[in-house]
This record gives sequence, structure tokens and C-alpha cells, in this order.
Amino acid sequence: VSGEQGAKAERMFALMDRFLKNDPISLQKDILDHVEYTVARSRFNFDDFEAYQALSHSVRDRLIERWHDTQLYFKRKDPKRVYFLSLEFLMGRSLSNSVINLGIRDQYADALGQLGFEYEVVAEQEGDAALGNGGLARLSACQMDSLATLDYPAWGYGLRYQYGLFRQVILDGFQHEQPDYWLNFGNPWEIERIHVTYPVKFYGTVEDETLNGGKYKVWIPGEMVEAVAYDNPIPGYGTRNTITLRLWAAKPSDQYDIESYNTGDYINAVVNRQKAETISSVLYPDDRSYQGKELRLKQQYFFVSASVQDIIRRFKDAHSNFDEFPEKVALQLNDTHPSLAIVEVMRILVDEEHLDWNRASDIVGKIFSFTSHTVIAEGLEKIPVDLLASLLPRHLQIIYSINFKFVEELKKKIGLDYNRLSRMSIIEEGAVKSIRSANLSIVCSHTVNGVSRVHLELLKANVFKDFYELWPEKFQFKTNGVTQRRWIVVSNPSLSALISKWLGTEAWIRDVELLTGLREYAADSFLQHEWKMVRKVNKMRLAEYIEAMSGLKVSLDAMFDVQIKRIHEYKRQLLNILGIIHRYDCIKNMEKSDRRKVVPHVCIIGGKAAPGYEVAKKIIKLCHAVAEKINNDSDVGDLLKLVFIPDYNVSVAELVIPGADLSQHLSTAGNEASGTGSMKFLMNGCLLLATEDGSTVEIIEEIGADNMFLFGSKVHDVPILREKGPDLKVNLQFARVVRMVRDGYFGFKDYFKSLCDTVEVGNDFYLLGSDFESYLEAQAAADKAFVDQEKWTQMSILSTAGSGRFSSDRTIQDYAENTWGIEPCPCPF
Ligand code: GPK
Repeated sequence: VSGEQGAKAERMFALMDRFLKNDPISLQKDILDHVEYTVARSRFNFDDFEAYQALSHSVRDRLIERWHDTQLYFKRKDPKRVYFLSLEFLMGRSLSNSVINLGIRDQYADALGQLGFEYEVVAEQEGDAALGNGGLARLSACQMDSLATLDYPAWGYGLRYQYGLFRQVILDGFQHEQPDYWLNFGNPWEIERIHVTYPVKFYGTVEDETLNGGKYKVWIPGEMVEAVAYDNPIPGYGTRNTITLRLWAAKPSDQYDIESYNTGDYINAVVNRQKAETISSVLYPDDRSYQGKELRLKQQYFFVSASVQDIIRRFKDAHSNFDEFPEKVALQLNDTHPSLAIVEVMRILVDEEHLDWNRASDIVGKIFSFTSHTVIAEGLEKIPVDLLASLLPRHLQIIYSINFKFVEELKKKIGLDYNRLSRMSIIEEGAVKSIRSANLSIVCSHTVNGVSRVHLELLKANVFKDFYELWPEKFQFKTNGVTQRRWIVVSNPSLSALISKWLGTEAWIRDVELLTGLREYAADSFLQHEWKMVRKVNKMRLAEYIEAMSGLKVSLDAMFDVQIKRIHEYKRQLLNILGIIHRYDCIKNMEKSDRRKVVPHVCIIGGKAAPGYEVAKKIIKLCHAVAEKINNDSDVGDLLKLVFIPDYNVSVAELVIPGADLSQHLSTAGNEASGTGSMKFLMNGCLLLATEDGSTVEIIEEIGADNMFLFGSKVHDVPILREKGPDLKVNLQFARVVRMVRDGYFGFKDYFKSLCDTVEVGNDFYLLGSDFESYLEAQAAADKAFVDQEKWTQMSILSTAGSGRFSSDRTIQDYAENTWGIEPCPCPF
């Protein structure tokens, strides 16, 4: 830049410290400045939380520098970008992740130390950002980290809920839900963009309009709210690239009022205006049942409309011809929740940009890709037509048109097979006429992805069979992955240091395949010794947490045996608890002299139940009732303990996973689309006890079946077993433990009756009874392996060594190359 502009830029440049410095003195000064000017506390007197606030603002400054440079660079280069649309992002804490990705963790730890604070204690002050439910939402977060690290020009789009996933409080062993008003303590990780706003319309009518001889539809809305952008910078590791997660918040609109002010009731008019904000107020806490609620549909459309407007605005800043749109834009639908984006793009192109229908639909077909995360048909989302007709009348018309053209084409290909036509139609006729979001997504996307190999096979064979037969080339899979930055480097710093020491490099943090280099040393007694020490320290940390939380003292010599994930019948936490009852029963009936041979277990279970999911809530209560009995039985002592970890979330996972010896993944085969928790345990050298479901099948290929404890019916057995009906040869051990619960051995006899009914012969949909024997065998195999600590440690090292394929870096690179068609765009400087 030259001339006046250039002179101005130069003067600005000279006035600013370019860039912020990261030496210990500069960092200390920065922190103290933020204590004084941002937090407004005295620099002579501030506590751990205020230190956290100041520290995070100082980190934020550094993030912003890189974020500006990256955004400017992307703008200049104008590469094809991917827009990742997801209704849920489970980000957890940001501080440690940021300083590690920025490469300044140790410098900050030193700086804080000089100021008399301990880094770990300060970092613990941060609360979790829990804008999601479970695996699907955490996957989005891991993928954002990989997108940034691999320098892809990517944007995440979502909703800025004021209330995240509920806090789980346990009272008398029962789950209670409390609101998570997470913004109460401020959020230094977001940048409010008060000028980046878009109007989002709802309700109203559609009218015809003639303009320059063309006929168009005009949507006259009945309500309008404003979407305001909140940008969350996402730093990559080992790169300057820092991308954006843009979350939308709803605000009342100034252009259009919900309530007219003419009535003279000013106070009520203002109060009604404020209701607009409810759209982004609360996350739905049930991730699998679709209730056809208006607020949920409003949330979906709200975030999708704002995102699409933003994407089109950015495109139009640099281009005038929409035929170039697919060369610049890839839109990724994270499950069907954002599927209205398809319709919104159509609406804007046709109604507002006045493209003809075929041209618009051609563009749409080139930009969308869709990933499914579910296996079962009942899990597929449906939108009642009545609801859509009232909330988004124009979108309903567009969906009808899309469907009409699709069905016409389909008839040409498959003839008048009405059963098949009606199965494939986007519209479901029936008692409640509804839109099948998955059908809409498949019809309008160029690619449909599954989240593991078996998942794709199941989709092809079952729920998406008709579509697979029609368009086999559309269907792919990208096995899920998790980010080793958060799941090793942040959560397990000592293991991370040990790995780097033995590999002689930190390069695995970006190039995780290098972990295979550990295989060479798996039998090395020096590595084994150090490995065991690291694991012991992590177990100690976990034991301290358990004691602080529940008062229970646990033995570090015991096997820490963990199952943490959302509570669902298909994930079979009940199988685990029944197994624990069996273990308890065995110990009680054993000769005292035999007890020496028992491998002591600390069984740890954690997870939230959806507030309306009765069976899941009973499982939580049963876990507490059993724990109460076992933990107070002095006769059993350290041989068996059962702990329920309340309020399981990302930061609890970061603490629990590194301290686990064994982790359990018990889904009935064919029910878990992928599973990602197992990958985090694997990276941390925890052994898996699992069914051959979802991504476990691929984990077996990578680390070998002899390096884990597998059990249970296989994917293809399950339908046969279900078909076959009640198994007359009921496992006696299973019948006995269920009977113990039924008979009130753990109290609450009446309350547990319906829970016991779910696993009774003839009713046992998730096949706990049929898998019980094999489950106990796998448990016994794990116990046996644990006795040989040398062998166990070797298996543990081999688990970490084989975990590289399960990095989200691999998943994202595959998406980038084979689904989105985007290339890295590393920011220089
Ligand atoms: C799948 F369908 C859903 C859902 O609503 N929520 C959710 O967390 C999970 N998922 C799957 O259950 C896991 O198997 C999978 O690993 C994860 O999504 C990410 O794909």
C-alpha cells in the first residue's frame, strides 16, 4: 500500500508492539496489565480465578493476532473454503489447548510461577464450554482442531447457547439436572462481532411477484430476529493458522417488531421483543429422539440461515457469477440437524438472486456433503409438515419442488415401484405427514459419509439401502478420529513428554503416525518402567479426585476399570453393573484363601442420562445402589469398589482417561456408529474391553485382537439372535444377578422392576443375556493379563503405538481430499 493509506499503516505499525512477545518478563507484564485493566483487580491482590481471567485474556490477545493474519491471508488468497455446519460443539476448556497449540505453555507456566501462581491450579479455574451432548459434538471439536492444524481454510458454524448441556447432580443416587449458565463468569475465548448480523425470518406468507417480466416468490415474514456473530478463534498446532468457529446468538430485530408498539403497551412490547433471545437460549439435552418441537426447528433454521447468508455474502465480496460458487464453497452437514441449509441456499439463489431453478439446483448438488452418525432408523430426524408450513412456508414449497423433481427422475430409473418410491420420497405420508431430513440430505448432497467402515456397511444394507442402490458412488466412509493435541498433550503431559523422549522428537504431535515408532521399544524394560511410573502418577491424580468427590479411598494397585459415556441402553452400562454384581457375588461366595487370587478392581462409571430417558436414569440409580452395598462391605474391602463420577464432561474425561487401566465399550454390535472414547483411551495406553462394533473393528486391525479383550455377538449375529426370539438356554449366572436386583438385594425393589424387565427373556433387545457369558470371559482374560504387569505394560505401549490411525488429522485430510476438494492454505510470516 502506498500514498496516504501507506503512511497511515506505517504509523499504526510503529505504534503497536509487533508481535506480542513471549519471553517470561513480557508475559508477566501482560498478565499483570490484564489483572489491572481488564479484570480490574489490584495487581497486588488477585486470586486464582482472577489470575485465570488475566492469563486467558493475555492468551486471547495472541490468538487474535494470528487469527487476524489468517483471515486476511485467506481473504487475499481466496481459496475454496469448507464450512462445517453443526448444531453442537463440545469444546471443553480452551486455555491449555490454546497455549499448547501456540507453543507457549512452558513460558506461561514460568511466568505464572514468577508471579506466585501454579499453572495447573490456574488452568483448573476454567469451566467447560458444553454446547453439545456427546460423541457427535466432541467430534466436531476435534475436527476443528485438525482443520486448523492442517492449515485448511475452514469455518465452523453453530449456535451460541446460553445454557449448555445440563449439570448432573446426584441426590440419593438419583440424577437431577441443573442449568449450565456457563456465560455467568464471562467468556474470554469469544469475540463479539456486534456488526456482523443477519436478519432471520419466520412464519408469514408467500406471495407472487413479477419483476422485469420474471415471476418470483416473495416471502413476507411474520417475525424477524437478528443473528449476531460470536467468533471463537481456533489455533492450529505448529502453525500460525487460526481459524474461526462462528456461533450465532439471537437478538431482537430493530427492522421488524414482533409486537406492534401501537397498542400503547410499551412495557409488554419490550418484554415480547426480548423473547427473540430464547431461540439460542438452551441446548436440547437428548441427542437421539426427535420430538417435533417448534423451538428446536427454530434453532436449526436460525443458525443455518445466518450461516448461509454469511457464506453468500463472503462469496459475493469477491465474485459476481454464481457458477463459480462450487469452486469456492464446500458445505458440510454434520448429521441432518443443519439440513435446512440446502433449502435455504435454494431459496436465496432462486428467490433473491433470481437464478433459474435448474441452475440453482445444479449448484446445490455440487456443494453439499452429508455425514450420518446413526445406525438405527428410529434415530432419523423428521420434521412435521404442519410445523414447517407454519414456521417456514416458503421452505416447505421448495422441499415439495425438490421432491417432485426427484421422484419424477426416480420413476424414470426404477419404474412405478410405489413401495420403493414412497420409502425414498422426502415426504413421509402417514398419521403425521413429515419431512425426512436424511432423504433430503442424501438427495441434495454429492457425498454421504459414514463414520466407520461397519457403519457405512450398515447404512448401505439397511436405512439407506434404496439410495445406495440408486447412487452407489455417493456413499463413502471416513472413520472418526480424535485430536492427539487435546487427548494426549493437554490431558497427559507426562506421557506426552515420555513419548517425545523415546521417539526423539515432538513431531508426532502433528504427524501422529510416528507413534508406531514406539512398537520397537514395547519390550524395553527401561521404557516399561518409565511408562508404569507415568501411569501410576495419573492413577494417583484420579484417586485424589475420587476421594475429594466421594470420600472414597481407592487402592492404586487395583485395576482402574472405566466406562464413561452418555447413558444409553445400547451402550449397555447395565451389562457392566450386572458384571460387577457378579464379581461381588463371586467374592462373597469364595473361600477366604482364594481371595488372594482376586484382581482388585476400582470400577468407575460416569455419564449423563437425557432428562426424559427413564431407563437410563434407573441405570444411574442402580449403579449407586450397588456401589452403596459394595463399598460399605468391609468384608470385600479393596477387592472391589464402585464409583459413579458425577457430571461427566470433557474436562472430567481429560482427568479420568489417562488414569484408566481398562476401559469398556459394550454397545450391542451394530448399534454404535463409530465410538470415539475408545480412541482417547487407546492413545493414553489404556487397554480396551469391547464388542466388535463401530470403529473397534478397525482398532482390532491396527493393534491386534490379542492386544485387547473382545467379547459378544458380532454385527451379523445380532439380527439373527433377535429374530430367533427368546433363548431357552438362559445363562444361569445372568439370571442370578438379575434376580438379585429384582429381589431387592440392593433396595428399591419396586423402582428397579421395570429395569429388570428390559433384560428379561423375550424382552432383551440389547442382548445382555446372550452376551453375558462371553463378557465374563473377557473380564477374566483382562484380570489374568493384569497379573503379569510386564505383559500388561507392553500391551499398553502397543495400544498407544497403534492409535495413530485414529487421529482426527487423518479423518480431516481424507474429507479435505476426497469429499470437500480443498487444499491447505498455510499463513506465512
Ligand atoms: C450419534 F446420532 C448420534 C447422535 O445423535 N449423537 C451422537 O453423539 C455419536 N452420536 C455416535 O453414537 C458415535 O458412535 C459416534 O462416534 C459419534 O456420534 C461421532 O460420529
